[in-house]
Amino acid sequence: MAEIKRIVILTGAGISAESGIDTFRSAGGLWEQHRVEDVATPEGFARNPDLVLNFYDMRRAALANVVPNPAHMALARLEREFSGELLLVTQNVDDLHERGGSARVLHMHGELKSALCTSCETRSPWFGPLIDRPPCPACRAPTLRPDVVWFGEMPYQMGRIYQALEACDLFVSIGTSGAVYPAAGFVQEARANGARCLELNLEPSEGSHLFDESRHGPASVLVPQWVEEVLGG
Ligand code: BJW
Repeated sequence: MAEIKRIVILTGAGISAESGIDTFRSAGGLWEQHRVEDVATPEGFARNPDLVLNFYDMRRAALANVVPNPAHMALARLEREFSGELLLVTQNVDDLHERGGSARVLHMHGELKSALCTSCETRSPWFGPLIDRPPCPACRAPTLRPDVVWFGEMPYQMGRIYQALEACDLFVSIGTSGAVYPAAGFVQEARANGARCLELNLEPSEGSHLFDESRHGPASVLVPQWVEEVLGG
């Protein structure tokens, strides 16, 4: 196998499933309990802000009851021990990568522990509820919303991600259904630039056929195994 120098990893809800955080599209998942249009679009927020603020307040509060699993920890180990370049991009809004020990995580769909002011556009670390309309720490307006990326909005740091996808020699997708763009298109971007593409998921994702290799099983098993292979342990 040729030496791997630059890796881009994309994670999705599946990596946090074994920590007890619901995925979106599986049976019993978040979208079975809520309509996507109601809680994950700017239009839904405009229609019923209380419903949306409450939905995210509950999910933020629930983070206190979950802990990172061996998959998060293995990626943190990779960050510490891999001698090449590594970019960890997550679609997840939880903080389990950070709590698992990863220091450099790019949250392309935002973070539960951050609030975005719709008046001054400042992003502020946020740990409590938003339902009572607290003032923005920057401009004092009571116009904070969850700092997450809804359908129709632009994900964060796309320039940096595409740059890394152009340069990487290995792209690894972990625990994501491949149903949401632009993340679902990263495999094609990496492939077009000559990278080897590996999928680690419980089941074949929508774009499974685009990967050079797909391994199916729980992330808590597959990810530590793969990290061990990369580090040559
Ligand atoms: C396990 C496991 C275990 C379980 N171990 N695995 C038509 C064509 C193409 C695009 C579009 C289109 N119409 C509209 C669009 C664009 C739209 C889109 O993609 N729509 C689709 C419905 C088609 N996208 C957007 O609007 C995005 N913005 C955008 O495109 O801007 C323009 C642009 C253009 C060009 C470049 C750049 C930008 C924004 C998308 C925002 C998504 N936001 C959400 C909500 C975030 C806040 C929140 O958390 O509430 O992000 S939606 C939701 O889906 C969330 C997730 O990050 C995202 C992906 O879900 P994920 O992580 O894949 O979860 P699941 O549940 O789907 O899958 C879990 C997987 O894990 C499954 O496969 C399981 O098997 C597996 N699993 N247990 C391993 N133990």
